[in-house]
Amino acid sequence: MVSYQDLKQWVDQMADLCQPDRIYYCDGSEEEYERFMDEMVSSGKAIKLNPLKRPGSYAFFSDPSDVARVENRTFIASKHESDAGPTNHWRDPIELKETMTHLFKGSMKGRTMYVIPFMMGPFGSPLSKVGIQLTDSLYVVVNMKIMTRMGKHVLKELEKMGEFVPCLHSVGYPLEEGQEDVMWPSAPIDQKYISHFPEEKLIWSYGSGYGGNALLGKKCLALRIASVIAKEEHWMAEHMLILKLTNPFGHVKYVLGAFPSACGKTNLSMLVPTIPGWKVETVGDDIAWIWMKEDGRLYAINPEAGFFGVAKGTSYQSNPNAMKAIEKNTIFTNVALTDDLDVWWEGIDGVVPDHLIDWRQKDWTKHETTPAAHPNSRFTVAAKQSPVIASEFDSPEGVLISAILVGGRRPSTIPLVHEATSWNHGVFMGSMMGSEITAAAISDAIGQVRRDPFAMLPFIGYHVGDYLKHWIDMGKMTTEDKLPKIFYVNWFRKDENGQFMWPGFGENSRVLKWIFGRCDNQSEAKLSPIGYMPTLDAIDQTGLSISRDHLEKLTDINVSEWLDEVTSIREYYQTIGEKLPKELMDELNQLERRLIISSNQFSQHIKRKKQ
Ligand code: O2Y
Ligand code: MN
Repeated sequence: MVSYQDLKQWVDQMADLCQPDRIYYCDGSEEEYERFMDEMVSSGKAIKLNPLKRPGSYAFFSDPSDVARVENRTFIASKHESDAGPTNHWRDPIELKETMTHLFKGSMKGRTMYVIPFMMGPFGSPLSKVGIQLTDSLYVVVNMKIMTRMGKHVLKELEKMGEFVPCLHSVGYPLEEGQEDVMWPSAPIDQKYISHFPEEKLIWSYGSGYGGNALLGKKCLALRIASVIAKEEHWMAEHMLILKLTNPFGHVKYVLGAFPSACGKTNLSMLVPTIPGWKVETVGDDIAWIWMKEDGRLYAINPEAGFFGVAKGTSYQSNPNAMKAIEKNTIFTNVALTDDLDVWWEGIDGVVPDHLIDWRQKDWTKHETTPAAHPNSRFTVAAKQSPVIASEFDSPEGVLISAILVGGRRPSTIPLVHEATSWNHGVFMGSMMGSEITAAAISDAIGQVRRDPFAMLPFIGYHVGDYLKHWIDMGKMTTEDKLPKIFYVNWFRKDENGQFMWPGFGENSRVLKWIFGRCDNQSEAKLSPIGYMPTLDAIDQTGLSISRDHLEKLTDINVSEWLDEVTSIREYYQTIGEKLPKELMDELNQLERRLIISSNQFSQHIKRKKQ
């Protein structure tokens, strides 16, 4: 962190290093945003979309080598390697600074250094944090304007708050005198560094202009650095959606959901329930900051102000609320363009156009085998444009959390939903969640589960064992009855023909209804070796297209598959090492014991039947 008094000195120091032609302090106004967009349209870096089709919206195309977060170039630089743990790429902070100082030297020549004051979290919230990002990318500036609360008013707040997280960013493409710029400047992959210095609460990012690598308020500050601050200050920074669920009687509960990247967090947070009278509204679609108030209960805020959602697959069918949100004032990155200058991607509604300009800016016809939009194409839109943004979105007090969902893509073993019997059991579920690898470069990895504890694998700024211990410790700060209930959901179970068994999307509201009821001890459940399971009739099946038999299979527990799961979790726990909390090993051993007992009971039952 850097103190407010040292802001100017820090900016000057970084400018001395990066040598920009000029420094510009962003005021965050609409007028400034428009001016920057006009500038980028004039210089050929952005395309203004057809105002009759997509008013106030723009398209950008990245360099084909700079299209997503680069996990293998993302570093945690702590003094001791053991503080970064086995899941992070560790670097010695002194050595990394030396390497990066060399790269940053003169990296902004021929460019402007923009100073972006931004706030993560609603103004006045006890958790909210100020960051200042220095960047030579106007694309980053306009995205930060949407994704954060950004502008000169933040400086006033900073004066009161005292300190900020310094974030230095350069695309790593200096311009020599007279040198023409390219559409999307960036550096080669081996020169990209997305670096975090958790002891200093400092972020340095070099060489990429894309998404999570470059919009430093998001994954870098709100997750990796915030996770470290949160542990120190006894709160939690999590990769979770926050949704508001209202039942037909107008009763409200708030639910968190931890799902790995690309598992449908945005869709779930904006879901349109298929069961009458229920309503879902969005507080957040990606990140939650959670703290315990004096009442011993957990509350959450969304630190972000916008959605940086995956475009591909988004349609009025899959996510009508997202589609409505992006009807105007939206930035699109790496989507395809129609001949009348609107956007298009695989999975969007309507017929496939005969001709498009694809994300590589090449002519594309519908006979082409390559996708027109990049699979990681994105929309950036203000949260307030969503028709289902919850009124509490801007509330500094946060929302009271009743339930936490965890889950990933598991074609087998994990049932549609099961509930933890205690906080520690829930932490166990979160620790072992993950997705099955479906397409891997190393073919023998296919079918294995990539464990992704609480969907935080790429985002924990410290040792994963300490992170899980922090979850256990948060539970110890209060009593079990005040903590949210934890549920493991799996929308992705497949049948023997490889078909998804659960329709998903709006139908997930049936599971949310059961969860809502569990929080009030209203929904029926039976205790199983893996936790509480819904009785079949406890899931609302009115109007559901799948049969009862099918639903039974979705909630089936195969003990032998679960015993294999135990073995796999045991192997995974070994990789965490001695920092794995004892409580989680106990949970694993107890699960194994319950499964063995139930399988013995089962075989005795079969024996008795045969006699
Ligand atoms: O590829 C990127 O840089 C975007 S990553 C991202 C964006 C929005 C929400 N979540 C994620 C993620 O990787 O979890
Ligand atoms: Mn995410």
